[in-house]
Amino acid sequence: MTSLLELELDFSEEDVEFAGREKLAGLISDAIHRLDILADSFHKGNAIRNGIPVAIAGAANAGKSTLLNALLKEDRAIVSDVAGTTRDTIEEVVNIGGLPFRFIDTAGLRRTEESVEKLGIERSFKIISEAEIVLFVIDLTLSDFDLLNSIRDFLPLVDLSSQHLILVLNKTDLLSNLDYNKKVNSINNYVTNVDNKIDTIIISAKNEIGIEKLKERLFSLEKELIPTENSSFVTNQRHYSALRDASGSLSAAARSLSSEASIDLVAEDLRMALDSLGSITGEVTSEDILNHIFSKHCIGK
Ligand SMILES: Nc1nc2c(ncn2[C@@H]2O[C@H](COP(=O)(O)OP(=O)(O)O)[C@@H](O)[C@H]2O)c(=O)[nH]1
Ligand SMILES: [Mg+2]
Repeated sequence: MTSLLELELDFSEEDVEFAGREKLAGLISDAIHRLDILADSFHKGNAIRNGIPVAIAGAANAGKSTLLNALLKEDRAIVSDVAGTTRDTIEEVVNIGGLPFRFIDTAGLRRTEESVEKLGIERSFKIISEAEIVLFVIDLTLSDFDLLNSIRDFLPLVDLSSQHLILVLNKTDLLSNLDYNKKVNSINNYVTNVDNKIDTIIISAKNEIGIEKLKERLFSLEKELIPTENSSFVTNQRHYSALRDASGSLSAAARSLSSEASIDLVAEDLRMALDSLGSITGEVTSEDILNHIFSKHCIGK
């Protein structure tokens, strides 16, 4: 948390000569930026602690459980020829390049009226929406028409602005090269038209072909999570909330500043920000800091 103390010092150090509102505004916006980076690190820290959530989605029989097994290289998930047999979600953490990925096998996304299976499908939607990466497993032996339809139906479940989507084109071992190249091309054409952020990969889960390549893709999507020497992660929920609060108070202070509100209002917001930060570091009381700033530097006076 040294960076937080530095931040507090930004508002207290001797060298902070508040010539006027502009300088203070600059300091505040810099502080907001730094707080937001720290707050972001909470999500990263969470991902590293709990495993980066990867949903394995797709129609019943697409090969989701087989894929999970291939990723695990051991027979943990239940593989079955009967459509709709994976009713409970199964999750396993796999270490890829030093990063933990938490793969969650979901129930198939069939439209169904059977209540037990329906529950599983609702749970699947939730898992998909909470995942960082979504693998949509597709059985390439389906007709072109069914393939494109199932992709089109699935796309609304994923938020491409915040999630990664990889279409996992499975069962290539059952098709001739010619046949699957044609299908892969039409899928690629379709998805690049929709959104070029959508990735596709060709595998045979059963024969464990393409699994290493898939692991490499997953790693490269998350490689910035590998901790470096000077990366600090916020790991505590209370600290995270305090950072969000501090950032919110600083934003309010910035708004007050730019709207020419009285300096007392700005001071009040700064005080709240410092209180939030103080609840983390516990080292500097806001009174000390603010008295210092406002007496010595006579902000706005
Ligand atoms: N030939 C072939 N069969 C596969 C492949 N992947 C899965 N299967 C078979 O497809 C069936 C359904 O697989 P499963 O993993 O249970 O599908 P899920 O319902 O999506 O979990 C099983 O008989 C698997 O052996 C593959 O790459 N090639
Ligand atoms: Mg299954």
